[in-house]
Amino acid sequence: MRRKNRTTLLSVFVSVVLFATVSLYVNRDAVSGPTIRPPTILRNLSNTVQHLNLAIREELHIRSLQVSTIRDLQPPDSILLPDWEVLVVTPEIPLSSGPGNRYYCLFQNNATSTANFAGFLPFSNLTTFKCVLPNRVRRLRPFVRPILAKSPGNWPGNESEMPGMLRWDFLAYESLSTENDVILFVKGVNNRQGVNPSPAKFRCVFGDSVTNGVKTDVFSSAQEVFRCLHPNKTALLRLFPGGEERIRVSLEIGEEQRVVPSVAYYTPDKISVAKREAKALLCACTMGYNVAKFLKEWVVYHSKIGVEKFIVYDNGSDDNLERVVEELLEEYINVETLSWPWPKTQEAGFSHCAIHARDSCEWMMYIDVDEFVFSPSWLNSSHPSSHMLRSFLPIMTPHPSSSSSSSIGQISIRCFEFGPSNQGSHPMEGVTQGYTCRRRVEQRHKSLVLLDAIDTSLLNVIHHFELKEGYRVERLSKEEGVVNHYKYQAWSEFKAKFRRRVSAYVADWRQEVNPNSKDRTPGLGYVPIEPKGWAMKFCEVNDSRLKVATQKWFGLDLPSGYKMAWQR
Ligand SMILES: *[C@@H]1O[C@H](CO)[C@@H](O)[C@H](O)[C@H]1NC(C)=O
Ligand SMILES: *[C@@H]1O[C@H](CO)[C@@H](O)[C@H](O)[C@H]1NC(C)=O
Ligand SMILES: *[C@@H]1O[C@H](CO)[C@@H](O)[C@H](O)[C@H]1NC(C)=O
Ligand SMILES: *[C@@H]1O[C@H](CO)[C@@H](O)[C@H](O)[C@H]1NC(C)=O
Ligand SMILES: *[C@@H]1O[C@H](CO)[C@@H](O)[C@H](O)[C@H]1NC(C)=O
Ligand SMILES: *[C@@H]1O[C@H](CO)[C@@H](O)[C@H](O)[C@H]1NC(C)=O
Ligand SMILES: *[C@@H]1O[C@H](CO)[C@@H](O)[C@H](O)[C@H]1NC(C)=O
Ligand SMILES: CC(=O)N[C@H]1CO[C@H](CO)[C@@H](O)[C@@H]1O
Repeated sequence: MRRKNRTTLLSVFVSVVLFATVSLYVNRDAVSGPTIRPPTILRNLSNTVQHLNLAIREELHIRSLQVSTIRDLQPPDSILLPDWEVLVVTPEIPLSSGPGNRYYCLFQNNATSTANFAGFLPFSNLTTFKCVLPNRVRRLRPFVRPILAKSPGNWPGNESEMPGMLRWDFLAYESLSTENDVILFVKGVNNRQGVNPSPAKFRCVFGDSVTNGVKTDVFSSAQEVFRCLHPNKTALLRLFPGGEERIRVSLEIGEEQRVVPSVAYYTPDKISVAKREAKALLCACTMGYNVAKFLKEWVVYHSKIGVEKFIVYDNGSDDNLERVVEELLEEYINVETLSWPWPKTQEAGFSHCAIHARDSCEWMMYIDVDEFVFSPSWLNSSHPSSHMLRSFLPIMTPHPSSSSSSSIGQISIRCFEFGPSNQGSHPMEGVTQGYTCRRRVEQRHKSLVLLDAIDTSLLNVIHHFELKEGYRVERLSKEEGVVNHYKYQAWSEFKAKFRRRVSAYVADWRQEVNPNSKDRTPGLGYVPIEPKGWAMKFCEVNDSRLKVATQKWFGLDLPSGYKMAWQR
């Protein structure tokens, strides 16, 4: 044990030296500009490391050095998220999972925590890892970036040479490209729902700094979504003669003359919208954390009534999502997952989905995995049918300019909120079977949106999008269609979601910032302690309609007993 540690230490030391040498070498050759003086190497390296990374790796390869130990020393971009979580964004290719194949975050003071693989970012395909900021370094300022290592070792760096962590509340975190524009997702510039400043105040910057980047005009700015023009390729190639795979893209705020820190990237000629599949008429998009347990029922049900493709934005789950998705794929149900580790970004995720799915889906249903759409008029059918949901859609959607009247661009469906219905734990047969008691009055509504009808701003509030001129919203009557929202589940389930649910809407879930919000649970305080009479709460109406219909549609009499199609 002792001996192993010493070897690690030695190789770390050797690598520091080699790494510094190599990066200096690469710096001089790969980028024009001032030569970097040795003491600032590490600090400056982090700024340039992303686009130098490939070059460095190539160099290292040529020199056949021990890449793995050297990589350990690069301080990748890391973002301090709420609850002391650190998201590390790196080009590192994750090791196959298995015993011994682990990563660690090394912090100053020799504090270490394990780093768990947290998915590939949608556009840049950079790898993310999550680690927790150890207690010991929480009181230190500034927060210094951890080093990603393959063994739990001691801090090899000089902390005053290390760059600080990025702040989550002021960050360009994601981007994607269409043939006409670049869409940039930025936290901390516009507010969530209110009036947004004019796009003229901003510019997109492609490259590493204001002085060393190609800028383009922003033509739309709303919430966290900024749309700008593609950069001039000639100018970009002059700056990055290697035709870099990833060029950092960010937002310049004109008035303040500053550029938002960024982990978003641009790749010339790469369009993120998938054009391969034929367009599906109806898809569903959802965002969730640890929803694997509920996903199968939700997907199987909706796929049988007309949803052709499912897009799941996974915001940092650590459950068995991957396996459940594999099982669904084996049943030939089209499910795609995207990793979306960003907290409090539901609207932005929905905007992202609208662009991401633009060329593969005509209509998009935006609902959560605890929501099930149905129409009372289907209940007498002996089988589910893909025509069911399609019957909500207008027969034809002519372009609005071709007629004087507007076309339907969005269909709004009311939600009924179900209570715990006397369940003490997650019902094995599924939520549609277990929860049958609800509040009388419907709350909120969910929507089906024609993606081509969505306004350029991609603005959306609580599952509803702003539409282009010429399109209108149609509201379904309760007889035509409703959503069963299994919102207040058995206490064991509700408790698990409590903190995240509350923290999605208030700054700090323990604070009574917004006590009258509809997102608050009536009668529930700010601590996850089971309220008295929870099991029968919200039970104003017995509504077993979907339970009865789904029993008929999905109930299986197997030798092993009666089961629903989604039970395993
Ligand atoms: C970290 O560990 C190294 C090697 O064991 C030791 O020399 C150094 O003093 C430690 N630093 C701190 C802050 O504990
Ligand atoms: C993303 O990166 C991983 C690991 O390097 C690779 O296996 C995967 O194919 C990449 N995906 C895309 C879409 O490039
Ligand atoms: C760390 O870096 C600072 C600033 O460059 C320097 O003054 C200091 O001596 C370094 N400390 C060690 C232990 O090398
Ligand atoms: C792109 O940039 C180059 C070099 O700066 C310039 O000569 C050219 O006119 C620009 N093209 C466009 C379309 O703006
Ligand atoms: C996860 O998704 C929910 C919406 O379902 C959102 O409110 C929340 O902020 C997201 N992020 C995290 C880290 O939970
Ligand atoms: C379903 O069938 C029942 C009994 O045959 C009938 O009373 C009811 O009106 C039907 N409902 C619908 C929506 O067709
Ligand atoms: C719902 O049905 C159950 C069982 O039949 C009954 O005990 C309960 O009182 C009913 N609740 C309402 C609100 O009708
Ligand atoms: C962020 C940072 O530390 N930048 C430094 C990079 O190196 C130049 C030249 O040595 C410094 O002037 C910058 O401050």
